[in-house]
Amino acid sequence: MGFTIAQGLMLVLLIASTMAVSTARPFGNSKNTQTSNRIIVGDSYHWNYGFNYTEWAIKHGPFYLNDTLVFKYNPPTPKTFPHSVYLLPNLQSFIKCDLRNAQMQGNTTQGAGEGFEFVLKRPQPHYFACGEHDGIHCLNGTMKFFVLPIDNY
Ligand SMILES: *[C@@H]1O[C@H](CO)[C@@H](O)[C@H](O)[C@H]1NC(C)=O
Ligand SMILES: *[C@@H]1O[C@H](CO)[C@@H](O)[C@H](O)[C@H]1NC(C)=O
Ligand SMILES: *[C@@H]1O[C@H](CO)[C@@H](O)[C@H](O)[C@H]1NC(C)=O
Ligand SMILES: *[C@@H]1O[C@H](CO)[C@@H](O)[C@H](O)[C@H]1NC(C)=O
Ligand SMILES: [Cu+2]
Repeated sequence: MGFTIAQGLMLVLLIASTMAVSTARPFGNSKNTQTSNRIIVGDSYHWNYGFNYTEWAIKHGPFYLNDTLVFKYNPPTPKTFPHSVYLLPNLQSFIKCDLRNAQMQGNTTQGAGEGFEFVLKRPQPHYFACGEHDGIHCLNGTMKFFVLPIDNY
């Protein structure tokens, strides 16, 4: 359904807090000790339905350029809903889970084994969502999150 002003405001606040955290980390990775982290999305819950990834992203932030997000999810079986990894083009489509201009990154089988890896290459917001079944896992409010990777100065 449509998004409320409250939801929009919350997202703006989330972006603001992510940036505040990043600038408040003077002792973060310095240029000489650049490391890129490999981060399992959802930790041991992996990339599955019914987990609050927004909350997860807040806890795990900030994310840095060249960090690798690893999406682990089981390939489809007759008994389970498949998952996938899409990038949504902007905040509005993210709020609405509107997949029309979304780009598939990981298909339904690529989360198996070591998982689907996505390297954060651009210093811009990345809006991730599960794109299966017209986005119902996203619309439930759980299988979506965004990250704004920052430079590890
Ligand atoms: C989304 O689905 C999960 C799993 O069924 C459920 O636990 C959760 O309450 C739902 N959340 C919303 C916001 O509907
Ligand atoms: C998913 O992508 C992999 C690698 O590109 C490909 O081998 C596989 O056939 C694709 N699976 C589906 C269901 O499209
Ligand atoms: C997920 O967590 C965020 C932050 O705590 C909260 O604002 C949001 O309502 C939660 N979403 C769902 C679907 O429970
Ligand atoms: C990210 O990796 C590329 C090459 O893999 C490198 O040129 C670049 O400096 C790295 N950026 C950061 C912020 O670590
Ligand atoms: Cu899903």
